[in-house]
Amino acid sequence: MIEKSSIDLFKQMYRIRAVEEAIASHYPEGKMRCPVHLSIGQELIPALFAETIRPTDFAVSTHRGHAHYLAKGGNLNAMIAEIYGKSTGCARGKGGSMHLIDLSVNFMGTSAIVGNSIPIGVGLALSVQIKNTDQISCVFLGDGAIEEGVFYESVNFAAVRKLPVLFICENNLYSVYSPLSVRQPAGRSIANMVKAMGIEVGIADGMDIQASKQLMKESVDRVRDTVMPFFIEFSTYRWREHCGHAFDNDLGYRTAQEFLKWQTKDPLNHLETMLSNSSPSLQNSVLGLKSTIEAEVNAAFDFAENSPFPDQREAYDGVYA
Ligand SMILES: Cc1ncc(C[n+]2csc(CCOP(=O)(O)OP(=O)(O)O)c2C)c(N)n1
Ligand SMILES: [Mg+2]
Repeated sequence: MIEKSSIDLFKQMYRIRAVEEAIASHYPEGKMRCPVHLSIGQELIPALFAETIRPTDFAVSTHRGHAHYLAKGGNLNAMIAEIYGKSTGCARGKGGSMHLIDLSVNFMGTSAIVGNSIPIGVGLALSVQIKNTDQISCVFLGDGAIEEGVFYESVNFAAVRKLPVLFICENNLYSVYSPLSVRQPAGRSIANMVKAMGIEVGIADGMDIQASKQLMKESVDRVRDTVMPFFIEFSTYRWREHCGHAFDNDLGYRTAQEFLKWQTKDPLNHLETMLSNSSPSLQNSVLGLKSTIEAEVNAAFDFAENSPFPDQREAYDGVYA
């Protein structure tokens, strides 16, 4: 029997991908005047996060943050409007794709500066400790952000102060066009290096649904129960170019074989095939879910298109002032 949880996971993953595929297809129209960093291919991790995290918990993310914002429950209309630079956007149209925020669901921000949101997430965990609540703070980061000095300061502070922070590293093997092999010594495991700094770590294949699900759940529970920092690393892969809507396999920094190897493992595709082959009624449910999500996504783009640009007089007003 197919568990309801498989359908729920499919829904989360499909929604995130549908939003980003729509961004990619509308991008050449030239109406989104900010850079976009798509995480198509990496959806399993945010989808599992969505299932596991509480609305009261905090999260921060990076330049590649659409999926994390949506997974935390961020408003879709406000995200698309933000990317269109409209006044109805989540940062009133002033921030664009790399400055997503939705305080109503404790999604506390994303940043264009690599590593910049890490100490903010740690600071949020410090606020939890001071207020003595049962929240946790989650920091999404890429493998490239591990190479920023602020990462070490932040992990050290979290370890020394015993803060309830979960570092979630999406290791997609690249920082822009540089593979790990030209950035870090051969054989180094990011998770093992972090462990040596004095916090516990976990690692999972971010294409493996069961392994990733278990790690996500256990680590969220663990941070909440032990009130200690924890670091988890998922291996994953982005399909599109580093920044923009297109593919960039022609640039030569990664091979077609490598790309295809990861694409073949796509957990969303496997889940859809598994559900669709299970029974005709489940196949219909999948089709129904997909069309409901596509209608929601189309409505968000209509909302963004039909929203006004910010008034010029607002240019220097604070977003949350
Ligand atoms: C401090 C800083 N240095 C460099 C950049 C340019 N830059 C933007 S994204 C990026 C790659 C980051 O790689 P990673 O953390 O692995 O995230 P990914 O893009 O792979 O999701 C770099 C170097 C930046 N924005 N900020
Ligand atoms: Mg990376």
